[in-house]
Amino acid sequence: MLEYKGIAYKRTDLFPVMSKGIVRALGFPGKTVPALKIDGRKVQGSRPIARELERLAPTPALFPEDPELRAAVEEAERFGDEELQHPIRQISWWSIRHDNSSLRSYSEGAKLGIPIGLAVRTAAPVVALAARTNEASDENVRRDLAALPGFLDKIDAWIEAGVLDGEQLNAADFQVAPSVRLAMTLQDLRPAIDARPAGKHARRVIPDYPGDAPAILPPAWLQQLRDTTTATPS
Ligand SMILES: N[C@@H](CCC(=O)N[C@@H](CS)C(=O)NCC(=O)O)C(=O)O
Repeated sequence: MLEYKGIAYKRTDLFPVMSKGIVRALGFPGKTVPALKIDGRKVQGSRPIARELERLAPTPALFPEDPELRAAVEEAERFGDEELQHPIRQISWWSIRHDNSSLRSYSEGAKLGIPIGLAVRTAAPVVALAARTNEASDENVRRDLAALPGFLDKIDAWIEAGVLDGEQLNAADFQVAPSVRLAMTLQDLRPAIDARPAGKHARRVIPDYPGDAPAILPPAWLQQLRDTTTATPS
C-alpha cells in the first residue's frame, strides 16, 4: 500500500512471536505487526494503516467513492483480515514445522538485522513456538483445508463482481492477496490456487513473494481442494 501510494519507507522484519514484545517496547499500543510509524504517529493493523495512508495521500485511492462499492470493498477487506488470514497462517506454520527446509526461501529479502544463515540455523524453536501460539494443530489445519475451497469461491466471486481485481487496486486487494499469495508458497496448494481467478489476482497484486515449501500435507486432507478445483469450469 505504501508503494501504491508512492510513499517512501524503511522496512524492518521481526522474528515471529518475539515481534510482540518488540512492538510493545517501541511504544505501540497493541502487539501485532504490521506496525507503522508515519508522520510522528504510530499506526497498527493493516486496516487502520490503509485508512491512515488514505488520509495522508488520498490518491491513488484505496477506497472507492461510490458508497455501495466502498461497502463491498470494506466487507472483502474485513473477510481477508478476520476470516482468511488465520487459517492460511495455520496451514503455513504447520507445513514449515513439519519440514523447515524451506525457511531460507521465506527469508529472502528479509531485513532481520542478523545474517539470514544464522537466523535459519537457529529458527527451529521459533517455528515450534509460532506453530503453537497460532494453534496450528492437525485438527485445526484439517478444518482450515476443508474451508479453503469456500474462501477461494468467495474471492473468485468478488473478482467476477469487480469488487476485487478492478482496474485500480483497492484496500481489499491489498488485504486478500497477501494471504492467497502465502498459501501459494506451499507446493501442496499452489496448483489448485493457480488454476483459479484468485491465484491470478494474487500474482497481479504481489508479483514477487518469497517462499517455496515442499509438499508435506497428508493427501487425504487436500482431497476436497483438489476435487473442487477439478470441478470448477474453466
Ligand atoms: N490481520 C492483522 C494481522 C495482525 C497479526 O495477527 N499479526 C501477527 C503476525 S502475522 C502478529 O503480530 N501476531 C502476534 C500476536 O498476535 O500476538 C493485520 O492485518 O493487521
